[in-house]
Amino acid sequence: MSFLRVLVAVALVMAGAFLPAVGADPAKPPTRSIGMDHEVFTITEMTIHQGETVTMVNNSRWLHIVGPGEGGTLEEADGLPMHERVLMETDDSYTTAVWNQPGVFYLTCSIHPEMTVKVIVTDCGGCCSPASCG
Ligand SMILES: [Cu+2]
Repeated sequence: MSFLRVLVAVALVMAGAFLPAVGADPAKPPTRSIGMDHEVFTITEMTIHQGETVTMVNNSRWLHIVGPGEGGTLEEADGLPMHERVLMETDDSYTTAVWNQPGVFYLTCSIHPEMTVKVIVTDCGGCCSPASCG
């Protein structure tokens, strides 16, 4: 009997991860943020400068688990200020820490390997400090 309960519980969890929720339409992501639809980020690339953050918004009815990495594989990257996996349900928003290192970085979703977004962090050069660059 307990095996049956476990089987039903696993089926319900799987249904929650792979079936969209119902209800009001999710809010649109704000400008300068990375939105999420079903199995895609709403943009493929974002350019920021040193000292900025990146905000991701789940504007879909689907569950996403995002973090550093590519092709659905979450892994640490030097200079990338996001070190955790973030569970994002409908209308959830997450803002990373400040990106201080110039370079090209990737964020992905572990549930949907097709979801990878490139983040390009530009160098402020000698113009100013990262906090006032831009
Ligand atoms: Cu996803």
